[in-house]
Amino acid sequence: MLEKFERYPLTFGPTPIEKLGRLSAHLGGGVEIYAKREDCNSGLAFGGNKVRKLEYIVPDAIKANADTLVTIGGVQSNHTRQVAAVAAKIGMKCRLVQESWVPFQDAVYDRVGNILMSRVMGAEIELVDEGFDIGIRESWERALEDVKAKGGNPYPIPAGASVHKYGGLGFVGFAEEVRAQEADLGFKFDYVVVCTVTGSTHAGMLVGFAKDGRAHRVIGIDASGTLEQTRAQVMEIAQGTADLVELGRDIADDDLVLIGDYAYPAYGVPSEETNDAIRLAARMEGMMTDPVYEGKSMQGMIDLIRKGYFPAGSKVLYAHLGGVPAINGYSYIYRNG
Ligand code: 1AC
Repeated sequence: MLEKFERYPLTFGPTPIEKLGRLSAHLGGGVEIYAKREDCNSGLAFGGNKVRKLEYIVPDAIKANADTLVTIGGVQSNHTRQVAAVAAKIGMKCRLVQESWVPFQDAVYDRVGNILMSRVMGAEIELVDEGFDIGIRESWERALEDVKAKGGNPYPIPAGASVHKYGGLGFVGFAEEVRAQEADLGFKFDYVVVCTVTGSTHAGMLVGFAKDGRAHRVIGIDASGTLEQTRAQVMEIAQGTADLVELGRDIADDDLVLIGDYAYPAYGVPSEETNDAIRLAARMEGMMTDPVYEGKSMQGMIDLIRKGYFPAGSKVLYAHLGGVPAINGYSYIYRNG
């Protein structure tokens, strides 16, 4: 589906699929859980899902003769860290706007994890005291103008690389990769569980899995807490991506499964149940998840398994998108494990 698009390689290649046998058994053994490890996809500052997306965006930035990648996220944004790493790798400058998206205080929140790495990689960072919003932000538009005013040639990458015209392509590739891995494994996954916030990871998967009739088997766990806005953004990106790759059919409302039950109490703030899920995955599998993204999708998957949402015998693929560095900003919560 992606042959006609230029790709700038930034990842190691297909990401591993790992069986989570102990977690599956702990949850009763009725469902087999596997994880696709996007958190291990690249040597660029711990990698993650945005690196996969950026492979299809970087060629456009190079063609535009850009000298500065300009993007936006929260203070502990994984996306901004991955853009900073990619900018370093391709020899461009990086300008990051980091807004106060998360109503959470920790003494080191703006010093550790993702933002620490972005600073070390040389990104210019502006902290802006504005709350959470997955849409286009004035602060980001001002940063683009500022780069221009100083004689630079900025390349705009919106939050999560999501509403970028090529933002959905990387995760169309994810679906194609899963299909190839399924052929080797000798079975097909019945469900894919993914954390959804700005939308293009989920949207790309929808389009990629629509090709073999499995769009509705992608189960999005909303972590934004702004469910309707996220739903609308996923649909818009999926429809645009479907046109781009010439899927040959529209993405319909009932292709999109997005569950809003696990985003509480707020974006970026873990509930007790999120923390329990993080600890369980860590203690059963040595697999780290984070309080913002993967902890919430892990919580959702565990709860859905316990409630019998997946029929017995289902094989469930949990997409680990690589949000773990943010956990450093939550040091007080995990001070005793
Ligand atoms: C919200 C885009 C998002 C990040 O890490 O900044 N996933």
